[in-house]
Amino acid sequence: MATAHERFPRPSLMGVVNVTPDSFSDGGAFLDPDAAAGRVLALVADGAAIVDLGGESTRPGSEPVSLDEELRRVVPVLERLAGGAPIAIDTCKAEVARRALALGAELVNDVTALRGDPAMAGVVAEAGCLVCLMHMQGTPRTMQVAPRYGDVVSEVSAFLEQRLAFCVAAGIPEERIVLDPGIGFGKAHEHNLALTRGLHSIVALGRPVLLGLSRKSMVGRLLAGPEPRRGSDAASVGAAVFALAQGVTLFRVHDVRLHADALTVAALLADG
Ligand code: HH2
Repeated sequence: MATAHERFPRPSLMGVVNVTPDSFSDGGAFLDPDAAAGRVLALVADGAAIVDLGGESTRPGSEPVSLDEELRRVVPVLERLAGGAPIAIDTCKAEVARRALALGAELVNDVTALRGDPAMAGVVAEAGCLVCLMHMQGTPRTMQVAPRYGDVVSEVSAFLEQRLAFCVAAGIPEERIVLDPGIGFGKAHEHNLALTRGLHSIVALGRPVLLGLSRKSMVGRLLAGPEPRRGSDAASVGAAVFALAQGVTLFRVHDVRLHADALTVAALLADG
């Protein structure tokens, strides 16, 4: 089994497919399992190293979905793909992760950093899969009500370091772990900006860093364009190139091809 560093050379891309009626970027578009599986394969063809498949929206204000409903959304997609595409399962539920891993998923992307379900660490340790630990203050339902920090960069770094130690103690090898500061998860605009500018501090923890900025309001608000709630793809690419220069490895993005070209060129220029 490859380590996270080996599996994701810098820069690598994580495409996004949400099998939900209410996701921020593509809610409702991929509820049909054939459409969702087709989208996964298209993103891989565009250059995604892995595709994040999610059956529960984490947008601000969203309500949790039941285990049965989440399984009903993602299992048919995984069955259609039959292990033929690299999949990250975006879930906080151990049973969803367990089923997805059995159906070929290779990474568990848990926005609670394994705090949401006490059985999750055991599932990940047993499977020997890759895992992404993301920082979030609060829960998706309430996280944007009044996010509060003293020093957001050091608090997020300390949290990720703690969760890394928790995982290692639970039998998950450090080499399999990816860290994510969780842009937009319990953070006001100024917190998102400070974290993006301070990404090198998260990179300094020594694990590959995953970043989800694509189409998020932080990017839209910087431009203050006609749709400030949602960043354009061009604006997202600009932010991603900035993040690459700070050492980010893996980019969770909606338009994979656009990011692949931009980040490949930026990385080649930097390395040369
Ligand atoms: N962002 C979203 C969902 N999952 N996982 C990680 N590790 N990092 C992120 O930044 C992240 C994530 C939100 O984006 P989107 O898929 O557009 O919307 P939704 O939450 O509605 O699924």
